[in-house]
Amino acid sequence: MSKQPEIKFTKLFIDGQFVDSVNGKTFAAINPSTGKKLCDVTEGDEADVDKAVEAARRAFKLGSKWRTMDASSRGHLICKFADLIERDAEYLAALETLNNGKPLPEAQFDMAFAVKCLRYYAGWADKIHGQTIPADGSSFVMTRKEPVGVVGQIIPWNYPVLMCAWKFGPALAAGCTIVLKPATETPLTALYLAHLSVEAGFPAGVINVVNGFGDTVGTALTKHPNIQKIAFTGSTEVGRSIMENAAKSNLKRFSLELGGKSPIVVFPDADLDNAVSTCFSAIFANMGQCCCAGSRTFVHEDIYDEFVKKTAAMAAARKVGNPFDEGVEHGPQVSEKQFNKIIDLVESGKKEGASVKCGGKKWGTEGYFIEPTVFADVTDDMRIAQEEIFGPVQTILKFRTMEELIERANKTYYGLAAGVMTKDMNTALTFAQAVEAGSVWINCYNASTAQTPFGGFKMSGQGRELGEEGLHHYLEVKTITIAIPQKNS
Ligand code: TXE
Repeated sequence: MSKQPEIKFTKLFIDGQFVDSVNGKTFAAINPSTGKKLCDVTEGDEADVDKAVEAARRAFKLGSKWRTMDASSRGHLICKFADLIERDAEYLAALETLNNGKPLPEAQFDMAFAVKCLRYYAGWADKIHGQTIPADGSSFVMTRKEPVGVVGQIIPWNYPVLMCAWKFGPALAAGCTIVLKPATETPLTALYLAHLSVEAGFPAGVINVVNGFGDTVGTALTKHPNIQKIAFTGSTEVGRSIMENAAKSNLKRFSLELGGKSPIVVFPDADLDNAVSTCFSAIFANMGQCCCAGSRTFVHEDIYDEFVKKTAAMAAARKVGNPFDEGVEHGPQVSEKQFNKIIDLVESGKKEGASVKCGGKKWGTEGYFIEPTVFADVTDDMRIAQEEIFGPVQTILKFRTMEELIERANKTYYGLAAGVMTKDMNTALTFAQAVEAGSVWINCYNASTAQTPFGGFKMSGQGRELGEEGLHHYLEVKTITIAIPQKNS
């Protein structure tokens, strides 16, 4: 695979075709490794959202090819889609690395997860069952699970292909039609997926992709009267505006995957080297740009100094550089905006008295690279312990007792994930039951799979994605009651 994969698709994808936008505008896709422009991408607006929603509505009409297709055939199409992503995984991973900056092996991992996710949901397509219910009265009652209709999906830039798969899989299995807005920073791989959807054989209008900005395309989707559900992954702030717009427009359904400030805790009986490396990947994977990143490392006071020393050594040894180069583990942040946000938080940590044990500044001369940064002596009141940094910054806090730990771990508006490292299952389960988080990982971290629900407590979101739970947001339940002359048990 060449280092600079060819960019093949840059337009909007509406009704099965790549098209220009109504207003003819474009915006630049940037290479975060250099800060330079990669290409111009067609910029959608409200009028393009209207066109895409109309196409999705036509595809969803009663009697359409999509609505009359056997559920098993729908599953088969999703499988074919997964096969094509697998076939082109090397190309897609390279395109992801080019536009997002993640090291190539991480992009390859994402492609494999995306394929698994689609295959998982393909299997669901013909297993979405209703019930027959022994209701009171002389009636025969059944429920049907029906697709909610046209769905809007708004995704972020940290896992562009994977987020498409998490969103497409359940929506397609349920029989919905889709208008997706990729993140402004990373439109390229979603457009290639749109191209593959044609090859897979999805009818025109089932999948539409409108590139553009959040306040134009995103807002138009969330306010649209003919969209029945919004699935969103992104910041808590935008999540709130999505709820407002959903409420003020047509009370559309919504599911939200938002930010986090997830605790990962290390008890003194844990295998220290394993704990250090698990906590390290929990925060440094994907340059810290992960909603469930273990971004508050709580370490028991008995092992704190040793833990910090080993972590700092690991950060110093991490290979930073061109994400296409062999052995590179750490690439740039996705954008200048994210770079500036992280540097600002790192500076606040220094000012507020945390000790920098490694890193703490920009890396290199071009692009948006930040050194893997480790802070010790962090206290709960510091900004770096409270705000979502979304960058390669580990904050290591000290704790003494379980009681104190639980209170501090939960003292956040977020509640996405948590981790605990210990050999004692009583300790692990005491913490797991008390912590307010949608996922708890014991002696591992970030172990998400297609089969397991994922999402947040509190301000980390609404609803769950993945697993069977992830299907429910795309389904309406219809109760059909038939009057009968006489019922028998
Ligand atoms: O997020 P936005 P940004 C967090 C992380 C990060 C911060 C800001 O802390 O530093 O959010 O990142 C679209 N109506 N996460 O600014 O703006 C936008 O175009 C509808 C956590 O990139 O929320 C993009 O497609 N849509 C996170 C998507 O929302 C709007 C992943 C996410 O962008 C919109 C990313 C609007 N008004 C950031 N404004 C996670 N949970 O994984 C923007 N968008």
